[in-house]
Amino acid sequence: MIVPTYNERENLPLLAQRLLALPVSVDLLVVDDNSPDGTGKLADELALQYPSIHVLHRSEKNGLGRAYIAGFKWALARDYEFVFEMDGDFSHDPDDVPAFLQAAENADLVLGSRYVNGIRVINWPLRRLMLSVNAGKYVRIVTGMPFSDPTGGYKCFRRRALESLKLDEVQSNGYSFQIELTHKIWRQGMRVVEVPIIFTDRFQGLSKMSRDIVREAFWMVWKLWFQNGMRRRPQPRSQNSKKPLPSSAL
Ligand SMILES: Nc1nc2c(ncn2[C@@H]2O[C@H](COP(=O)(O)OP(=O)(O)OP(=O)(O)O)[C@@H](O)[C@H]2O)c(=O)[nH]1
Ligand SMILES: [Mg+2]
Repeated sequence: MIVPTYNERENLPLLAQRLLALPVSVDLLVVDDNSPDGTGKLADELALQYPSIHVLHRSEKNGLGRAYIAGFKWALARDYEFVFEMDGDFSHDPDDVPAFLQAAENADLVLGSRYVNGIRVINWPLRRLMLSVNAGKYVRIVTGMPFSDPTGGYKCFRRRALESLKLDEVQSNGYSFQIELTHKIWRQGMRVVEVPIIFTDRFQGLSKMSRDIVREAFWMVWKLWFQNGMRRRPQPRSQNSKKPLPSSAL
């Protein structure tokens, strides 16, 4: 479970406790960008107490995407099969982990979706909700990816899905980071499924949403569409034959 943190002091200890108490065994990797509030130091203290907690320290705030890339490399250097992304602000419910794992049995990537079969977002102003719902529609129209929540950040990757990505070539860092990764996996013909989640906006700490993040995502989807040969569907199998097969075929 990779959790990037920037000033999550109030959230981290309880989040770690919830993850470690799950009925499945979870290793937690905190990727902290030298949080001024001391989250990194707190994470080190937790890691000393619990062998299943690990910490990556990065010297400066460099965005969510770069933190995840560092986390993926860390996980791939070890023998993890299921690698999760999760926010450190309790927007994502640790209790959903078993449902992700079950879905991942037959998938390469599992997306937690706030919008499959209805809207499940708690504590967001209507404007923010509309931005997110419409961003999802925009991504679907431009790229053809048939997912209800392509900007969501609660995901489970099978190892082979991460291995299929050229991690150093991932460009985006904000919300479009999520879109970019999912697109790069989906367009190879790998299996991507959605599981319903309830998303709760943070109660503690500060939001980092900005106009630049929206702008980055706006242009990124066109770039992805172009990279996919202006196709709105996965690449044909022939171009794809050297890539890993979908999990159902293995
Ligand atoms: N390591 C690292 N973590 C980050 C960075 N920016 C955000 N995070 C963390 O990434 C997780 C998700 O952040 P976001 O959801 O983008 O930010 P947020 O502040 O919750 O803002 P909202 O979009 O309102 O939810 C949280 O655990 C943040 O602490 C960063 O630059 N570096
Ligand atoms: Mg958040």
